[in-house]
Amino acid sequence: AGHQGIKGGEVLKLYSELEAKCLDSLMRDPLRPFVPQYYGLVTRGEHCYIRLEDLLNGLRRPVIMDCKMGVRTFQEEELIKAQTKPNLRSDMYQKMVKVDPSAPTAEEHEQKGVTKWRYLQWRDTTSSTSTLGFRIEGIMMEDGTVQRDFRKIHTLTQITEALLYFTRSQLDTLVSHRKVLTSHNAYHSRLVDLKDALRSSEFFRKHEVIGSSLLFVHDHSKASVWMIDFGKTMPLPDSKEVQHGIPWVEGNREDGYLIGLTSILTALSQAISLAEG
Ligand code: 4IP
Ligand code: MN
Repeated sequence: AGHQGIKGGEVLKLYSELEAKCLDSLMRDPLRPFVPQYYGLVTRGEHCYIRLEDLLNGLRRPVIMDCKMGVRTFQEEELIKAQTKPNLRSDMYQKMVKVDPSAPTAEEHEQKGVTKWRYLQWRDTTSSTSTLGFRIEGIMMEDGTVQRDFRKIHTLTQITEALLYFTRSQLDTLVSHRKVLTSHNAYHSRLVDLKDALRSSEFFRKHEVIGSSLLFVHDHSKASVWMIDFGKTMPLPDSKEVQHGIPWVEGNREDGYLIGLTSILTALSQAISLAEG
């Protein structure tokens, strides 16, 4: 969502000040090789857009997986708003009821609305976000079909199964197991490199990373992962830093990004040994 128009190896994404600022700093950070290259802004009609490298450029029938990172997907300010001046969202109430009619409280049913914090928090606790530090948001297979229903995934074993499903086309089309192994290994080593870069990144130390995704992309010949979506990634106040690997409690700004990365690495290792066996 938010992606618009394509022009030779470039995609346009609707401007967000927070995201543009993040991309700007990321271009001067050790994380640069892990994010789409940022080419600045452009205006089309009455809207301003962020110009980004098209990560799918040159790929043939790519398979894509979006993993939303972190132990929560709401900003702390969303919680404060819910506590101080709650704004009820009927659209979010409807989305909630559609999945589980018994999820809203009696009061919420009465109001036919929930706060954004309540909805996002419900999404986090009913998916693997709160426990594993990430969730699979969607997978697009090479024929363009999109699979979005990963709400029931809670354990690492289920994540491992999803990873095997995600790479299964390579199983069908090419010399069986070998190719699956290749993409799993490519993903694994890319994520190990990412972990190193995160460790040395000043950007990462000084930002609360919320609602950002790791985008996994492969086709018949290559596989890679990128960090995307920085619309809710906030710089921390002067001299404050986050560790990214410890639990969140209100006020500590921790996002649990590294908890998620560790979970994904573990699931990938499991997938590798299953595919070998
Ligand atoms: C969506 O819920 C996602 O959480 C969006 O996050 C969020 O956008 C939407 O909030 C919320 O309705 P579902 O995925 O369950 O439909 P993302 O853009 O990262 O996918 P924000 O604005 O938080 O980025 P609203 O307020 O845009 O509706
Ligand atoms: Mn996203």
